[in-house]
Amino acid sequence: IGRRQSLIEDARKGREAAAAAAEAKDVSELIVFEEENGKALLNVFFTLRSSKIPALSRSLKVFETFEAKIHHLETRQSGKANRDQQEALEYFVRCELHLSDVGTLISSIKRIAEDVRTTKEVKVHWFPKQIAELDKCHHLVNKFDPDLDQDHPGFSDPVYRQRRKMIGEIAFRYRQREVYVTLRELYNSHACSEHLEAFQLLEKHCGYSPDNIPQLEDVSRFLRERTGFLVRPVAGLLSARDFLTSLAFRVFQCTQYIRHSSSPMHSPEPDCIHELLGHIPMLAGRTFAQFSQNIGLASLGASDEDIEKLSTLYWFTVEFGLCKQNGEIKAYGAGLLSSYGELVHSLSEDPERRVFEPDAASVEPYQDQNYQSVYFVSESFLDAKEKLRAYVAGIKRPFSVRYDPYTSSVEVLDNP
Ligand code: HBI
Ligand code: NLE
Ligand code: FE
Repeated sequence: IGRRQSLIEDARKGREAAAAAAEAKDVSELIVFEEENGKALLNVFFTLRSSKIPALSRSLKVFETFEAKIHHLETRQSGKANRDQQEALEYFVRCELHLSDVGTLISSIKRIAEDVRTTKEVKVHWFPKQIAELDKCHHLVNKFDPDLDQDHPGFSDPVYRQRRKMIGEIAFRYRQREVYVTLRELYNSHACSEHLEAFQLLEKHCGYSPDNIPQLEDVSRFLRERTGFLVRPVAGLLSARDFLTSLAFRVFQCTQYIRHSSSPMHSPEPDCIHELLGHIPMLAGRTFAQFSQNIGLASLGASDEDIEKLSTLYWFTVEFGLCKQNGEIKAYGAGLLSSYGELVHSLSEDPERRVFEPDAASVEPYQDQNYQSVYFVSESFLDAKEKLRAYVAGIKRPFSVRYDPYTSSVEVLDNP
């Protein structure tokens, strides 16, 4: 009897231990970040000791008591027999309730039911994990708004209200890193290798990052070491002649302002995003820098018609050029590399792509308001440079020019 007793005792202890273990890992947690605060999504599985109806209604009463919102209620075969030697039904309830009620609800159910298993997804309020995600935290409290609050000292001052509105809109539209982060991701698949390579260096040495707009001085120092190009600030669009002239001296004119936040994916005019993300990395490459300077040198003293053609060539190469690399077409034009809208468009099915020929490209009509409908594809930068050289040789000028890199000056040579 003693032995039997101890066996029963052992069995009881075993059951208790198993129950305790089950209790301990009762609720496997799955944290789900949600807008709604402090709620859990709970899945409860249980069988009932008795197949009589009150057991089910009693257990559902528990959910009601805790104001759990039942999303799903299901009855299914459990494969186990209950006390009446009938097959027990398993119940599955999926509900939403307050996080702090989860424990009590489960223990209440356990008093009525058997085989209680639960899994829960904890819904906690979403919060940013990176500084960029602060852009998602823009829920305003509508308090002290001079437009809505009659007691606000500025309520009856329309000028003040207008100004407040304007300032508010600037803050509301502020999305710090959208353009940088989107473009950088696209570069991997869309940008030419020269751009990718230089961009890495700029991030490493020149303060390029999603949170920082580098100083022109730093950028200029970087380029000088790479290709001798310098950058200088410019207030806006220059005449084509003046703009090309500075290229002859390896000087690049950079705008300082930034595009309007309502159109991050494309700006019709150059802005600091265009200069810094589009032009600067390209100007860090030897062949491309030489190509750019050569357009500049060809423009010196050229006729208005030739300036127009050179400026169009510049447009379809330096601004919107595509090139072949390892059997793929990539973007090298700065106007593409600074506009994530057009970068995608330029390599899509939509536009026409033609082989780069300066004679044709220099007279191709273009517009500067929207995405281009035609792009020219170069075999390589060396090939483009060679084709440009041949084209420039055909431009009539009563003199020729030579750049002296030691003195950064242009020598004018009378043609024999
Ligand atoms: N001016 N600041 C500035 N930036 C440009 O890119 C620019 C310009 N003036 C003219 C111009 N581009 C185009 O005409 C080129 O095709 C030369
Ligand atoms: N469309 C370009 C951009 O959005 O960055 C600018 C082009 C300037 C010629
Ligand atoms: Fe440009």
